[in-house]
Amino acid sequence: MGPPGLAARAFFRVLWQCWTCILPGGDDTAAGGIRMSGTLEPRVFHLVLIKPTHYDDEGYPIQWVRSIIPANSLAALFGIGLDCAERQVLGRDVRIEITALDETNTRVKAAAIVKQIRASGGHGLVGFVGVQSNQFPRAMDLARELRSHDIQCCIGGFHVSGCMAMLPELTADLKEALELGISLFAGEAEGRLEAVLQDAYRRELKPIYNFMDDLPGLQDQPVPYLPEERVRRTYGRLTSFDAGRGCPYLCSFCTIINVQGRKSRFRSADDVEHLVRTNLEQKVGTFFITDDNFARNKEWESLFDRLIELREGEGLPIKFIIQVDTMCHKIPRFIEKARRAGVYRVFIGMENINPDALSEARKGQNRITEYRAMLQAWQDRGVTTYAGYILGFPGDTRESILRDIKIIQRELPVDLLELFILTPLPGSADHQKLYKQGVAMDADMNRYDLTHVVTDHPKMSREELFQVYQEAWDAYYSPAHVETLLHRAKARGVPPRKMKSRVLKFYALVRCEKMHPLDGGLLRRKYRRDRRHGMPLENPVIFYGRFVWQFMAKHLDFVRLVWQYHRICRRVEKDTAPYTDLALTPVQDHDMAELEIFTATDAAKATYQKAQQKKRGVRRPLAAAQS
Ligand code: B12
Ligand code: SF4
Repeated sequence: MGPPGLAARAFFRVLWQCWTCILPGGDDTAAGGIRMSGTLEPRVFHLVLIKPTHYDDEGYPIQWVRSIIPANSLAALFGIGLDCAERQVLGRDVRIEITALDETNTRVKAAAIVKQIRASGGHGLVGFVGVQSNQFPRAMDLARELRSHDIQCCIGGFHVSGCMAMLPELTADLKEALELGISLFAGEAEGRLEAVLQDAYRRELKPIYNFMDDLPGLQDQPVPYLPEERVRRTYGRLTSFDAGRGCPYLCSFCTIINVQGRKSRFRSADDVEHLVRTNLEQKVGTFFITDDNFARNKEWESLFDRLIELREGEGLPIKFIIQVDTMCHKIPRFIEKARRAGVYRVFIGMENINPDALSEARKGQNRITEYRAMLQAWQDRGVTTYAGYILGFPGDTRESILRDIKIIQRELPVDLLELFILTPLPGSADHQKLYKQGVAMDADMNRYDLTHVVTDHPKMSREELFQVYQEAWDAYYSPAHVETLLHRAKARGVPPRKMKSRVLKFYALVRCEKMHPLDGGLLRRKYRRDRRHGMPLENPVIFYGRFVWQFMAKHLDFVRLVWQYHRICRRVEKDTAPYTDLALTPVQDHDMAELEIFTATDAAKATYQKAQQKKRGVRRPLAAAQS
């Protein structure tokens, strides 16, 4: 069967799967999820862990049949919960039963949770885990319903921790949570969850648990773990763990340094080996290491060495995705060992190519003069590069953004570019500054997902910024550039088909689903009755009619994209001429001065000159330096 036939078959299979999942009763989850328990004692305490999603612009939770990446916060809490259950922290006669639900791939029904907890005499706690600012409204809606049935609830994660770390008072949404009797947990749960469970068991939950001033060490702590039944709900049977927390840098848009600190805290190689082996027992061998900056994990080398031993010594089938900064190639042996350890994808915090924007964001560690060498170093070892890129810095205009996208396409060998709108996330220095200055920011936290504009920009209207954000996606993934990406992949020995599938999976979410890839998944689910609190329930005819229409329209568009990429791929495969271009050309001094990345702005020119002077060892004369 030819590609159009295959595409048609796939389309109808998808249509059927999606339809079955929106039919009443067609859902598979209720309060199910995965349950694990400690001993077999009679009394049961339910710990229900929910990683909430957030709402789309129509007010429906963003959910998928398969989500793209598992929730590491859920894995972390599940691991800590299991440890509490095994240690019988509620007494020998109480069995802790843990249910883990990831709302991005599982429908959560509050009524079923109420029934489950009531069936065991009301002993239970619902923990909303890893709740980001954009997920706080959804967590509140579920918690509101649970509280109306007197179920104990506790919310933890970056929104609570970030606000408590950076703001002088509780925000209105945190106050509302307290008024509803929802407990708030700021800080990290390692070594602390057991006290929360004991309070919940006695029905004496405190309104606020605040451990922000006392971040725990990660060695010998329970490791993140999700049972296979959960992992299966992500595509690619991918699981995750954090090998460390904290980052030494000072980026002003970053929340991580204010929540997890700037000191590197890390897990031991023994702990990482243990979690790798445990996952392999359930046939899961692909891991996303969620450290924001694995290159600054003080133990990176001993961790890589252990993974190399497992891969090369024992032949274990393991591979990894990591996140790093743009100077990682300067760390001796880092990239070489990453490859040997099984790293096959790397997320790089490139953020911008304009030195003015980088220095405004206190991201001075990013040197645009190093970008090309760093990207080539990864690609030479066959690792696919994903670069994060932020739009909406104060100096940005529509023209400068689109110009910079073109420069990246031509001069930097990035495979996949991930775009974000600069957002003052609660917990960041940027948010704190605007908050204290009383600058207007959207009150609706659901919009703080880095794809909405939540505050004014000095040079563009909010609408303009949002529009150029969308244009930038389409510009980078234009058919011509996709062809270049496939040529570049082929030139370094990666089959064009493989690269085509990576680009397709990524960009199709943006173009067809209108969703950020990190928020995406396979086959969108939508439930009429799960609409956001305060928004009216829609008439079934309107709801289902629109659902079917949207489904057909986006999947037809997807088929068009598949066909377009298929033709591009065939062309690249057939082309036998050797391929090279500017981005693939090794970094040499003589061509650097001509690159637009170093000439587009005055700041870029100055940065290039400075780097050249440094290279040549030219120093300002002492007298001039002192003046
Ligand atoms: C991996 C990751 C993802 C993954 C998985 C999500 C997850 N949380 O597991 C994916 C790729 C899906 C993702 C997507 C997004 N992410 Co993200 N992500 C991360 C990252 C890098 C690591 C998360 C993690 O595993 N941390 C380690 C865990 C253990 O820490 P934790 O979640 O804080 O949990 C601890 C404590 O908070 C506490 N705790 C947490 N919950 C609870 C609950 C209870 C009851 C208790 C007692 C304790 C407790 O105990 C835990 C263990 O110590 C973080 C940055 C970071 N360093 O955390 C960003 C981060 C959480 N993401 C962020 C954002 C903005 C997003 C996106 C909106 C961006 C986008 N458009 O791509 C999307 C949203 C979609 C989604 N479905 O989540 C922001 C959130 C900031 C904020 N104030 O909201 C962060 C902080 C990064 C940043 N840019 O600042 N993300
Ligand atoms: S490098 Fe990344 S994790 Fe570190 S401070 Fe900057 S944005 Fe945050």
